[in-house]
Amino acid sequence: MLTSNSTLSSEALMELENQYGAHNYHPLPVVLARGRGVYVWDVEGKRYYDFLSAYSAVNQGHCHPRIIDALVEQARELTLTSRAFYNDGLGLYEEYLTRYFGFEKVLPMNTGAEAVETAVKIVRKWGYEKKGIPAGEAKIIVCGQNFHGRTISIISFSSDPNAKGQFGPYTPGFQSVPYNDLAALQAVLDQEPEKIAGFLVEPIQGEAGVYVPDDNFIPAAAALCRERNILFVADEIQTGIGRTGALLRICGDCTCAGHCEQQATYTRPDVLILGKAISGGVYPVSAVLADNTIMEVIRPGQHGSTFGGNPLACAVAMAALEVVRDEKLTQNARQLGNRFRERMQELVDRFPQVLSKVRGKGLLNAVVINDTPDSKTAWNMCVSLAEAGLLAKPTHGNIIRFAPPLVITEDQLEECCDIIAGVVEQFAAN
Ligand code: IF1
Repeated sequence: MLTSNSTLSSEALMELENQYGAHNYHPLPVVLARGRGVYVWDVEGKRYYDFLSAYSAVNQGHCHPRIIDALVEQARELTLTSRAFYNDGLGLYEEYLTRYFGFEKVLPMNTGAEAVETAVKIVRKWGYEKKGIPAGEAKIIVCGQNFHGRTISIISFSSDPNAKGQFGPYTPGFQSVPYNDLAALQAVLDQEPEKIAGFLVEPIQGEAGVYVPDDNFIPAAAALCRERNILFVADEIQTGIGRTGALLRICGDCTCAGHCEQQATYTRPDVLILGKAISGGVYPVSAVLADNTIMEVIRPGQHGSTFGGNPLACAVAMAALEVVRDEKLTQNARQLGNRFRERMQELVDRFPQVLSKVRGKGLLNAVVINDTPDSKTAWNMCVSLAEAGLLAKPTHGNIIRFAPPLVITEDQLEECCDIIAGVVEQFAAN
């Protein structure tokens, strides 16, 4: 079977990237040419399980036929009008999305970082217009070890020297508190609550190595914000859309099929940021959701994007969200996530010299390798996993993130756990 558009080898294609592309990534030496569901194939035709899912963008599986059909059909009709005119997809999509997630309004953007920037702008403007913060003094509280994207303002509040270093001068107005530390958060919120517009947080920190906070952290943090008229802003770009076994991670352990507000565990953010899997990885689509009293601070000409809310994005995102609901991906992520951590915990118990910990929620999981962050062990394990037919990527040197598409079946998951077990045994023997 022809698996690639190209007649070049993996070696040759990697060399092209090396020669002509900026070296802003350090990829595993695998060149992918095709994807279907949980599988991807390299240019030589070797098949792999994808346990990265494009950083949780491909929750619905690669090239899901319903999403691709929506893309192709819409692409034949109309792709982009800009927001200078109305288009016949946007209103329907906005109604669909706001009902799906239970908010009054949405502001459509394209990438995750853009949506975070949008949220920051909305929160600041709300701070001035609604809360009465003196001009130019609005503060937003963020968390240590956060990852919210790559723009100048966002890296200005990063604690990762690699992400932030030598890109200054930085945007002021952000203050960081340790993640999962309610006392520290409360102390900062009480310093100058009248100048704090919002608190921006990931309900699970992905880049930090799938760091799951205590169960009460998110609801209690939201309550601290509410008591002080501070907007609670959830970045669910990575955790949202079923990934963690709930539609949104802020749904807690709610087991309903989609969005609901009946569950005691649901923490409703004032501002919700979505990206990645909202399009199933087919097209860049992101969104900021909020109610009218917040969203109304943005008036014509004050924010926008050439591509945001284009008809192609609207068609793709609606199809992608339908798939999540119809195929019960949230429930699948929950069940198979429990099984995955059970299998990984067995490995941790059997091979403590190789693995020190497994953590995560749903199908967003990480295994901590029993070696230092500057060791090559996790990278070498990922290379061995790739040889064995499973793709995953190390983070922070000694952590491997495991996040397959949510369409994975139980049999496939067991097979993948066997592959991981084989590689761990191999490393234990050496
Ligand atoms: C890269 C990690 C994942 C995100 C949250 C906003 C964004 C992201 C919570 C920005 C993006 C990415 C981008 C990717 C690496 C990656 C990542 F390793 F950094 F943590 F997913 F695991 N908020 N996450 O996780 O979204 O602008 O990229 O669309 O290559 O930088 P974006």
